[in-house]
Amino acid sequence: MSTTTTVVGGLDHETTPPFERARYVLKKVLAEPRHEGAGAFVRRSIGRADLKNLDPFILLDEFFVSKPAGFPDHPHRGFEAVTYMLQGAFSHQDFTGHKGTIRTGDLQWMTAGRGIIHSEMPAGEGVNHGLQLWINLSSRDKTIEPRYQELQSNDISRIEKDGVDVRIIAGEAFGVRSPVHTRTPTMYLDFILKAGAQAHQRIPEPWNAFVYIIDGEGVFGNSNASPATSYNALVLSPGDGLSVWNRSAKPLRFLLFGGQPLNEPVVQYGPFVMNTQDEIEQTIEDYHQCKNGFEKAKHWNSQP
Ligand code: FJE
Ligand code: FE
Repeated sequence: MSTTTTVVGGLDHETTPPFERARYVLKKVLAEPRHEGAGAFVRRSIGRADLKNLDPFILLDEFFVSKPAGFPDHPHRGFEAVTYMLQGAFSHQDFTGHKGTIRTGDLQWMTAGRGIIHSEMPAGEGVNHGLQLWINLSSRDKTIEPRYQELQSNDISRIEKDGVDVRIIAGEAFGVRSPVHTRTPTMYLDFILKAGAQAHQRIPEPWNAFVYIIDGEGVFGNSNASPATSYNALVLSPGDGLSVWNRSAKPLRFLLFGGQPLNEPVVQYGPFVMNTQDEIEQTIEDYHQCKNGFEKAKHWNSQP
């Protein structure tokens, strides 16, 4: 199915959204701040008790981290962790020797596969702000070798049209496709709508989808809906696309996520996401005994 965005005029000549089955908001959840890692704080939307199993998504954290807080050495297995910086910088190091720093607008798409141990620490002064999304991997991809895809802000396609500015992190919009290879088919779009702008984004019909609002307020799904604001996650109904209206006087920034459901059992134990309890127990053993993908853990600690 093709995935295109059409941008239609201003408020005074609103047209009928170009969808046969427009998606609407099923559930709205405010992500309140909580502590995570070592002194960091996050607003967790997907992954909290009342918002689990939005297959294939496991977790979405909007993080706000100032030195010396951060996410020191910890493991992952069975999913992808995608970090997108909104402001500031984050440095990572892993047990294979992979190192780097991502800055405002940069993306790190980490496929943990069979195992990664890494540290993720803030590198800028003041508040380092961004998003981390965990996308589940299918049972056959849970044991692949770990892999990174890293894009600098300038490498991320950006389209501006009629008051709508979209950065295409994953998937396709305006006929432009992100270079990121998604093992679990995923759409990840960063929208900024100027005051008065509207956007209509096609989303593959069988996919699960949700919105997370970064800043401003917008009307999502149904033109008569009441506006939603910052730090809210909006779970979308089934349908073929989403319409959004910014009827406020300020810019609206939100992220739109869509993913093809895996329809597999999910058993999560913190940073490990597998299909069965047996696989989780095996993973804990592998981690503690440094085997089956965790071999390099034996002699590794991150550098200060
Ligand atoms: C983790 C606790 C954690 N959200 N957002 C337990 F803090 C983490 C973890 C993160 C994380 C890292 C960044 Cl850079 C941004 C995050 C949680 O590292 F994985 C578990 N299991
Ligand atoms: Fe991590």
